[in-house]
Amino acid sequence: MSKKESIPLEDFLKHPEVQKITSNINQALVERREYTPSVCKVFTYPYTALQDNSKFRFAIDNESKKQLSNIVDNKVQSITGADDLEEALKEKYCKKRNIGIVFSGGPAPGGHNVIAGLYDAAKKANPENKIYGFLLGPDGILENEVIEITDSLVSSYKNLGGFTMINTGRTKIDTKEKMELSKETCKKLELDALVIVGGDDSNTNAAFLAQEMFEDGIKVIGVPKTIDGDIQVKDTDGNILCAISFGFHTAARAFANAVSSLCTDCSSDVKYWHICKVMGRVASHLALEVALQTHANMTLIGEDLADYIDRRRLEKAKKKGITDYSAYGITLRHLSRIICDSIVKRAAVGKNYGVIVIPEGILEFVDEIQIFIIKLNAIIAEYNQAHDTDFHTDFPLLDDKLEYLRRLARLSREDNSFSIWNTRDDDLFNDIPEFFQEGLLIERDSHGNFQFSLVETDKVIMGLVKNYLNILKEKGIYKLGIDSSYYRMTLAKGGLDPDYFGPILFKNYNKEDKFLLLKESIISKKMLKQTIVKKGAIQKNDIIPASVEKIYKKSVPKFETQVHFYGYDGRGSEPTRFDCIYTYNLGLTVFSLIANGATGQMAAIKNLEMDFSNWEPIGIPIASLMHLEERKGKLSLVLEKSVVDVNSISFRVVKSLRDKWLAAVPCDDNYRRPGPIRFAGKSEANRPITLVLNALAKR
Ligand code: FBP
Repeated sequence: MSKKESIPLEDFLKHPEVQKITSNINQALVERREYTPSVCKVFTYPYTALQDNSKFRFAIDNESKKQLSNIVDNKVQSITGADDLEEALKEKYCKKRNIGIVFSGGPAPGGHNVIAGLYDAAKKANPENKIYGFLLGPDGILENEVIEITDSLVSSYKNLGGFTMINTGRTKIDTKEKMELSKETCKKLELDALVIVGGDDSNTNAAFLAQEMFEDGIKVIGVPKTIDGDIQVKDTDGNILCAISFGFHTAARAFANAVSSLCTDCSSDVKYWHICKVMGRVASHLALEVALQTHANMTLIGEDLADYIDRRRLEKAKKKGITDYSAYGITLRHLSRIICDSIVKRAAVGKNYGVIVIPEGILEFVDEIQIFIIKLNAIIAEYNQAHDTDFHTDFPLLDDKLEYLRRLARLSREDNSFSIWNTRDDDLFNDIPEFFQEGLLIERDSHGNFQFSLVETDKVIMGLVKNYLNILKEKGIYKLGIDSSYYRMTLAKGGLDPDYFGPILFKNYNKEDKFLLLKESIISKKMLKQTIVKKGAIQKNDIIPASVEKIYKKSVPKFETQVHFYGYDGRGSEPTRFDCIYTYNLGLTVFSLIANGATGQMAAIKNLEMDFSNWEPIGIPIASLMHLEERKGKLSLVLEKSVVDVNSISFRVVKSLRDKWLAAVPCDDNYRRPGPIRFAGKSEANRPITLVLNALAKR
């Protein structure tokens, strides 16, 4: 043993270089903490004011008028900067305030900067202002679990991902009791305002809390958070008020980097299809952005599939003088065929590899599955309500659940008025694989939502794809194209004339094609021999020439997949500069709204799709964004989710480039390399490509 190796470990660990290299604080962290996000011009003034902006109009749901009467007349509010204010206004703006903030739902990169922005603005207005962070999400409000946000907390977490400072939770404040508990906590803490950083359901909560605490003068402001990108707000005239929720850009960039690496890997060892499921509970915004960032070979967009029309089936029915309504919308079988078609096309040009991006919520857009989800949601909710218990506790095993469904089907046979689960539903349900049955029956989240992230969507779809590819293989349709020069070289090496064997073996030999496709009838060694014997190339008792057999073997594709799930990793990623700046300004916006007396508003930044110099902080009336939706088996007033608009320019661009990115032609793939999220330097994209495209189209 050398002298150096014998240094006692304790001494080694004390060495400054070792301490530095093993410390939690690395250069990347230091740079993030030191970074100061730019602020919108209005926030450079000592004060801000609000201006009602009546030019933005909404079609307000009647239920919203009834249930949210205190805040339903709110208007979009623009924030303006002021060098000075009238004395009374100044006093109001700068009065000492206690403000509570809570994270609600899944984490999204940038949340800490909302707190930082709010904290900085509050302290600037009055150093005695206090910001409280509720711990572990809305439970912190219900149980009055809170910490005071301090300078040191803010500087430790600024520009960092996750919600680690105060954590988050998925509890919904959806009962009278929980509403009362929330009010009690706010009063005990003498809060002037409560800030709810969350998705559609959490902003729904914010609206109801604003309504409920209106009389007490406690303001409630929502902040649009979710990596899913499904909080997007337009008014009835199509003016974009909130182009995207925060966290979306970071998650999409993180997913895109991983997907892009797979594009590089698969086009290097040319043997795998990578199946990448990406998060986004329902909407496919993340998948769309990943497509634009990476140019992966295939990206499924749920909203597009919902629009699918099987024209062949429609035509067939038309000839019989009928309309086949089942031709509208996609089924799992159709979907697997579309995927297979692309795989077969790429194989024909020698590419038996590629990358498929599948949004986690895709099943929501597949007709038969959507019906199952809706029916099962209602059955579970009804059971829980009728028995005042929990369906999953009462029926812990899959067999128990299936037996319960069977009982319902029996009931439907005996009683015609009972139609939620009939024999046909039961038969169809029993036809699907067990893991998928379990998936469809999993516990709903606390909002009654189906938990798509827990279902092996990719396994369901790829199972069907594999089956159908086998059928296509047996039919001789799924074959690997053989490079013509490789064919010539191989046969010449074997002492055979390629031009003699070419027309016997291939269906496109005389064409100029770079890739040669073996005839469909040659699906086995036996058929190969029969073919060449029939053409007189060899005698019945001869063996197949080795070089010909080699070519045959090369043409038989193996469909090998690697499955990946991108979700929690991107959700926990360090925020992009876009998200850092966006969220810090959201925090500043929140304070401006509160200090100017707003409630029931969602803080937002208008013109996010444009250059930063155009960004405009605003308040959006949440009550105007609500509509009735089925939840836990009944209609509830909730904030409307925004799904991918198939008429948007970003979707149309992806659609028109699909064939190019599939690259089922004898040339290189068209992958794009977005690279990892870069915090320093100039090379990081400024904002999501989806937003840039939509903005360019508006010019
Ligand atoms: P939010 O809507 O609360 O932001 O959460 C979004 C999300 O990340 C989805 O993309 C995903 O389906 C879901 O959360 C996963 O939930 P969980 O964290 O409970 O597994």
